Amino acid sequence: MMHASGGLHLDYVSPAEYQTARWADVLGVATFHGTPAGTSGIDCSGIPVARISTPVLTDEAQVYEVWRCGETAESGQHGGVSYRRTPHMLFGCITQPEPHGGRHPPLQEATLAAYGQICATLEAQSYPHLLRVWNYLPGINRHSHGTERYRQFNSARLHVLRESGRPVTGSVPAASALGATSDSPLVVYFLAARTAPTFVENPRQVSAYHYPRQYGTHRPVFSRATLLRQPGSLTLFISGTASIVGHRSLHVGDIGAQTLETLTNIEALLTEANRAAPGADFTLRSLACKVYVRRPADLPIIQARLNEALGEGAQVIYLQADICRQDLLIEIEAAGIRPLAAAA
Ligand code: 3EB
Repeated sequence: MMHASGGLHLDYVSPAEYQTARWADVLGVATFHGTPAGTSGIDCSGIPVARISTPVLTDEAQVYEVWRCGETAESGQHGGVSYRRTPHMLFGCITQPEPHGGRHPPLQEATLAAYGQICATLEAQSYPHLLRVWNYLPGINRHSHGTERYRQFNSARLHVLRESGRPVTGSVPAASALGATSDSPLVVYFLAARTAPTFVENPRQVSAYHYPRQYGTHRPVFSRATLLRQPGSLTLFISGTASIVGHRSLHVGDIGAQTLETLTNIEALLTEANRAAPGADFTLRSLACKVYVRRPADLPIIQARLNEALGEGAQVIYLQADICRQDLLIEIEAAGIRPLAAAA
């Protein structure tokens, strides 16, 4: 369990643990399971649930990611977005099937629709600041209409954010973009706030919104991390992080080396976050991590490296997912929540 009084809480739990706990202050849930139809048994009673179709690689067939807020929350719906909000923040999710017969490729149309409704929700509910966005695209590396589907997604994301008057460099949310099973719709979930977070970049990496054009003419719109200050706590959202230095993928074909390079990138982000928030003392061992693995057979090597770096007791879940570049075998996202002394 990861929490600090008066702020966000994050837990990764089994379905049974979720059902028995019946927390009073759940803001939103993401469930991870190998099929889109999984989790039909969840008692959501108005709580938004993002159903993500990515196989779970460890003991439980299904994992629940539970975001709690330490205060009373209220549920609502805006178009296709299910949300739950407190006076300070909002969790939302949208499931968008790919329409056929539009002007653009189906995934691009779905992304335009999903981001259009997300921006409309934030505008209507007055939570202008996106903190963190999770994107799950079926067939992320597949090509259609002459281009890779991840690039179609990037083009639509950039277009909607720009048209909505939002920044597309600098003050942009932390994010992850992973493959989901091919029978899944596009699913996006997010956290937004009324106050702006601090935006953190990795000095070892070119900012994703400044990637050279070889990775696509429409750049990925995300920050390497964001840092949210709330009374009594600090939350660090680390974006999906991979074995990229500068803008290049390193250690192609070598899962052990990709895992270690990814950890080095996360440590660089922790250093930047601790510089931005003196006293927070974020450490690798205090993070909750979601590890995306392209090839399930790589799991033993990955687990050996991560157990060493994070400690056996760390909050870590392993999911099978394709990564947005064909040459990347692993991506790790993380969240850290630290108590904040009043003076800090
Ligand atoms: C990378 O560093 C790996 O498009 O939202 C990581 C996190 C990646 C988020 C996104 C993509 C995204 O470029 C890929």
